[in-house]
Amino acid sequence: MIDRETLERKFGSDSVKFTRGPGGFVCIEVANAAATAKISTYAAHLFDYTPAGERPVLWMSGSSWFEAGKPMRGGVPICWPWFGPGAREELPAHGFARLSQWEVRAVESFENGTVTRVVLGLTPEQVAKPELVAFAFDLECEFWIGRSLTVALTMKNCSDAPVVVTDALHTYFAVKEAEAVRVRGLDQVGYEDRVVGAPVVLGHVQQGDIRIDREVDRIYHSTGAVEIYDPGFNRTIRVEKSGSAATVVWNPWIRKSHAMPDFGDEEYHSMLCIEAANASVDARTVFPGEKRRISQTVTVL
Ligand code: TA6
Repeated sequence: MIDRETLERKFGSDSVKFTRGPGGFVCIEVANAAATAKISTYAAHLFDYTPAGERPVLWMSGSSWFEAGKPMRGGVPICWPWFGPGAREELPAHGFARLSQWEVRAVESFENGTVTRVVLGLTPEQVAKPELVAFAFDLECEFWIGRSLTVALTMKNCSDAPVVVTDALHTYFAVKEAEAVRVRGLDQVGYEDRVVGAPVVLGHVQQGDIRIDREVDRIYHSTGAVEIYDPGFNRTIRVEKSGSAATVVWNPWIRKSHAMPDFGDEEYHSMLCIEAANASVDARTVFPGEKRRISQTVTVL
C-alpha cells in the first residue's frame, strides 16, 4: 500500500494534500487560487476538476467501482497502450494503465499559485499484471490544474523494437442534459460509427453540430478543437488537444447504460465523453527510444 504520510511529507503543501480517497486509494487533492482537483494515484485517475466559481467539469458515475484491478467510471481514464478491446479476449479493454498503481514523480506550483502541476509515472514493474506488458516503456501523466485543465500523457518506447500503440484521454464531461447539448467543431469530418452491435462503418461525414439522441460511439478523424455547448448548465466547454489524430465522442444512451453494472441506468443524461485519442486507423508506430505525447486542454469559456 502506498505510504500516504511519506507522500504528504515529500510533496504536500498548502495547496496539495495527500488523503485516502475512494477505495482507500491515495488521493492527491489540489486546491489552488484557480481551481480544485482530485487525482487518484491508482490509475493516475483525475476524477474531479472544478474551476473557481464553476460547476464541476468532470462527471463520475454514482455506481463507479473503486477497486484495484477495475477501472473507475468517469473523470479521465488513461487508455494505454491500447484503446478499445484488447487484441485477445483475455486482455482488459483500454489497456492496463488505468488498472495500475502509479508513482508520484513531481508536484509543483506556478504563476503565483494559480497553476499546480502534478506528475505521475508508470513503469513495467508497477503494472499489476506483468503478463500484459509487451515492451519496455516509461509512461508519465502530467496534470496542469488552473483556470484551464491540461492532461498530458507521454510514453517512451524503452525497448529495442518499434511498437504500435493506440491511446486516449477518455474524458467524461458533466452536462445538465445530454439531449440538449451540441458539440461543435467536427462539421464535415469523417468518422467511424462503432455503436455496440452495429457493424463498424467507415466513411460517415458529420453534418453540422453533433446532437445526442441515441447511443453515440464515434471515432472522428480530426486533430482539431471542439466545443461542448451546454444550455442546461449555461456554459460552453472548449476542448483542445495535441498529439492526437482522433476525437472519440461517446454517450452509451439507454440500452448500454442498463448493461453496464458501474453505470447508473439514467446516468446517460448527465454525461458526454469527448476523448483525445489515437485509435483505429490512427494507431501510432513508436520507434526505440522515441517519446510520444498526447494532451487535452479543457477550458470553461
Ligand atoms: O470511448 C468509447 C468506448 O470505446 C465505448 O465503446 C465504450 O466501451 C467506452 O469506451 C467505455 O469503455 P469501458 O471499458 O470504460 O467501459
